[in-house]
Amino acid sequence: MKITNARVIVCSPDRNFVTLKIETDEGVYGLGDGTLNGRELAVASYLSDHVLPCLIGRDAFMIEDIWQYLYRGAYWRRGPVTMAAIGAVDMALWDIKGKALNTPVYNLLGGKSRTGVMVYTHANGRDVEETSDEVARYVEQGYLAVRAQSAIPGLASTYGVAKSGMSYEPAERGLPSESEWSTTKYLLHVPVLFEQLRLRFGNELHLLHDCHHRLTPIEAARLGKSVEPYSLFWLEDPTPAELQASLRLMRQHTTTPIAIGEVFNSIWDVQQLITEQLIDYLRMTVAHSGGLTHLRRVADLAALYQVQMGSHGPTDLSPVSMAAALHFDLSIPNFGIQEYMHHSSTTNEVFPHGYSYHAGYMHPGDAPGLGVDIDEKLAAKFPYQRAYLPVNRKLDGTLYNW
Ligand code: CS2
Ligand code: MG
Repeated sequence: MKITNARVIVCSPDRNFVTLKIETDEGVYGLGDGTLNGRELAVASYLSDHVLPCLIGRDAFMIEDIWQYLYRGAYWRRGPVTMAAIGAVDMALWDIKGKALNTPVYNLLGGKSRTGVMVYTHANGRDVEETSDEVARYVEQGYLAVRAQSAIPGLASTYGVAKSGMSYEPAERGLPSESEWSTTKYLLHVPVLFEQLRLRFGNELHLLHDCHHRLTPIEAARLGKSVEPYSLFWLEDPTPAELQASLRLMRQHTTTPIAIGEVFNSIWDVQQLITEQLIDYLRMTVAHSGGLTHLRRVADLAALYQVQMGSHGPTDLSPVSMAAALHFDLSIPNFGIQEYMHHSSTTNEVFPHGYSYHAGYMHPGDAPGLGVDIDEKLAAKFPYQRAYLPVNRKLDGTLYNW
């Protein structure tokens, strides 16, 4: 089965998405997601200008060889743009193979290891009470796990918290806005939030929290200790982990489980975190990590060290990514939990899909391939709009935080 055509579709149904469509001589096509929040056009150009011309005429079934060709052949390795572009190609090829063999992608990955994929969703609020009410709303919908974030008293804006009455979306259209940060205020507030949540919801509900890389290692250690009584499922990105060894310090001080990895894209970025057992959950995602071919390799390494996978699943990855993540999660042995933020109804219309949610679990569906399509006519009605993630400053204006 030869690749005859490949093109990038950039659209913005409420937010920007970069979708790759690969077509074959047998009429089967596959979709991949190459969205990199705030840097979307860099991946679109990497694909259109540098990768796609090299794909035409290749055998679409040679997924491993094409992966190695794109990774090693480029000479320049790793990095979010490169790995998102390779990820998009890889995803589309697995989609094609599933459709051609008339089976869902999870079957190509070894088959189901479980009946469903436990997901967590996001509860955000302007204060503890509002966050707590949001958690209650999700508990009513059957969620077994909820990530709780609240605005910090005394700060004008907090990253990761929705504007009043809106669902949380990390990027904003136009040039980057700036949000405020105070570690002192944050460290005082978070234990209060979780104390209240445990009092209201008891001990069985899985509660998660995301620090968005804001703390130094010793501050992260202190936070981990102070929330120990509330037994979090995980504390995410407590400290930036480019310096992987910095997690040793936190590990020595707390038993709160740690999840890291959403900004990393290759096995080498997380090797020490895994092999020294410095984390409990790895958050690398299919889209940004060179696709299913590479993420499976990462998951296998993680399994040797009892690290479970907890894929990033924000709205800034398209439904194509969500589907790929669910096929992956359903099949691997060391799956932990999957993030699930809800796409807007316009996004869902542009990307019709077969995955579904029921009582705390998701399932990718049994359609051949990934089970997601793109309505190109509708997508064309929503052209790209420049958007960025906000930039974070301390109260004295400093950008450097660690
Ligand atoms: C967040 C993301 O989902 C998460 O855990 O950290 O919302 C993240 O901020 C965005 O994906 C950045 O693009
Ligand atoms: Mg996060």
